[in-house]
Amino acid sequence: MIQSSELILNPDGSVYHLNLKPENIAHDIIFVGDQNRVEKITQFFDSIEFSTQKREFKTQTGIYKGKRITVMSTGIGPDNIDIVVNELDALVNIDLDTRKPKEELTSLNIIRIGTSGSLQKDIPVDSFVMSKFGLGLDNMLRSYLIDKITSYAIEEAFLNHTNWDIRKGKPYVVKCSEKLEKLIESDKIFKGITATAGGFYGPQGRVLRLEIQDPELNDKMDNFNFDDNRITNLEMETAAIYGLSALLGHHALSLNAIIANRASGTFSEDPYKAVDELIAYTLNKLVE
Ligand code: R1P
Repeated sequence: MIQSSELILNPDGSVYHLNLKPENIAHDIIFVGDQNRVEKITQFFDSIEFSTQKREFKTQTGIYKGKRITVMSTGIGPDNIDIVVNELDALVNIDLDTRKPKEELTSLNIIRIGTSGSLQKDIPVDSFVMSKFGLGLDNMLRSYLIDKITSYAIEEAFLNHTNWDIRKGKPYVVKCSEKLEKLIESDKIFKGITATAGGFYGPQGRVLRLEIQDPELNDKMDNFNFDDNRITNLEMETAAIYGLSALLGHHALSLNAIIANRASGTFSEDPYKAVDELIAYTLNKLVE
């Protein structure tokens, strides 16, 4: 039995941070970072059966063209992904009354619709990127036993290529769900490795007033290549989503609208439009 200090429930029986009960979520779940993006998606739904919000975690469940879908905001960063994916898994795979893991496990389909900066000159602002792999530069996932789900060869190649300072922790690489990759891919979307940083400024090579440990890191990532996979973009959630989903038996895919190009120093003139287009593209693919 899992103690109440370990799996915390609210007085109404919902999970602690997400404020959700098992009946409130669909098996197809869209993650967004920004809570204001939730309704940008659910505005297209035929009906909405459930809405809630606690802190940055806003959730709506409804029907889009006959398919039941949950949309939820994760806020910013891998630390939030630890909360969101563990609590979602508890909703489907732990009996909240007996506080015991269920014998028959459920696999959720999780798709992130995010925003991101491109590291490659030829992946322009307003384009879309699908993350074939997540490369975690954050250390969140290393609290778990991850050797069975990570790609050791890519990790080692990345360490050598960047001359990575191991005092920052060891990067990890996890692959996307092939099932969701096949469902969503098209020649409109760039594919590659998405690097996930544990912060926005120094951890992504941005210098305002502080010197950073490796000013060349973005350039080194830009020319890293493993078996024709290059590092396409940099954001803050993908690798953590892929890692926890793989460990818990869920399918995950991350899609990002490119709103900045770090290689050319440009920013989208209309980032909301790029996100709206990625939302429309993804919703259509989910019901095709
Ligand atoms: C930083 O501004 C945030 O934007 C990106 C990063 O991953 C980080 O969460 O994604 P979202 O727009 O999906 O939040």
